[in-house]
Amino acid sequence: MRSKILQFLKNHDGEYFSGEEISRQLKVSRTAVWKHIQALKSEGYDIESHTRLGYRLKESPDLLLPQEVCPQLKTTYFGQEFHYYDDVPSTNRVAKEKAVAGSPEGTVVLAESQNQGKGRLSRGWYSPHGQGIWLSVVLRPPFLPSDAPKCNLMAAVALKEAIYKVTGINCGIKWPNDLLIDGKKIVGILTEMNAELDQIHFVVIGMGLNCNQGVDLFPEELREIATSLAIVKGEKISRKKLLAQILYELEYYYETVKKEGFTPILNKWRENSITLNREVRVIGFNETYGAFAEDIDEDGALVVVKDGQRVKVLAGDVSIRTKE
Ligand code: BT5
Repeated sequence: MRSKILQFLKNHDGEYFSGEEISRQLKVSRTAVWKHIQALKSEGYDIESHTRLGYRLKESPDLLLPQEVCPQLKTTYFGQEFHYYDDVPSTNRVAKEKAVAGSPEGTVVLAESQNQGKGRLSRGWYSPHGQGIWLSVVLRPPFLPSDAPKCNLMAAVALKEAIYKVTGINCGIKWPNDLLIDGKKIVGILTEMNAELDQIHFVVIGMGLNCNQGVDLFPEELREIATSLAIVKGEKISRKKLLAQILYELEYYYETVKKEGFTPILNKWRENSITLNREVRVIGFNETYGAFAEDIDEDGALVVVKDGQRVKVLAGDVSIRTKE
């Protein structure tokens, strides 16, 4: 009923309606109307109450509330189960709990902020309130565990596409899991898996996307290496629209993988890569060396040429710094 009342107020853009009128049209008691309006106000909806005229919606909050996002979704099953939080330690952690408890493929976990956002290799992910899209999606893929790292590449391609369609901004993909603009990171992706040797139970793809932060909202140590869509575009962007597009692209590319395998993804990835065909520094656990980034192979591993020899660099055990 709450979302019906909200939709009613939205449909009558800024017009006043008395509690009596709303209760009559939606066939609900006046007390219930009052209670739901109070609840909407506490969620951040700017609803004006006038003793004589009644209620009108002045503004919806800039939050990714399910009642704001779900009506905009163009997906078949991504986002059907949608868990929204104001603040969590990490959406990946919550998504893994949901998956263990049986949540279906396409389940979305989203938070306005994370207080222990995770990067790879126990690094942190800075996730300030209401400024980005901090999102995890549960998949139950039919392919082998060895294919799971390629979900990173799939997510990178889907996010790149969604950002371009909604904002016109062209990001480059840095191997394996970053989207960059002018050398600064705008998206990070963390894929985690729960599997047996020959069967995946589930994969959680975690995506962090900087949307509306100004430079001053980044901590000092990230200012040189990170940016947001708003900084690049010079204006705030609609997180709701972008989130809906991200889920659409992710579902589209995931379905493509299920039907055709990863080849179309790897090709798209190559087209948008800023790592390939250049000199890079491979920074491993035990050694750091310069090499030429030649290609990615069918497993998504980076193939570099080092002292005339081809070397495979696997996801997770190195990071790549493009040489200046
Ligand atoms: C990543 O790790 O880039 C993966 C980040 C995944 C974050 C999402 S948010 C939703 C979901 N829930 C989670 O808990 N995580 C996922 P990595 O390649 O290790 O990069 C981490 C490094 O990026 C840090 O050490 C910082 O240098 C930098 N960094 C941290 N926060 C950033 C931000 N908001 N924007 C750009 N760079 C950032």
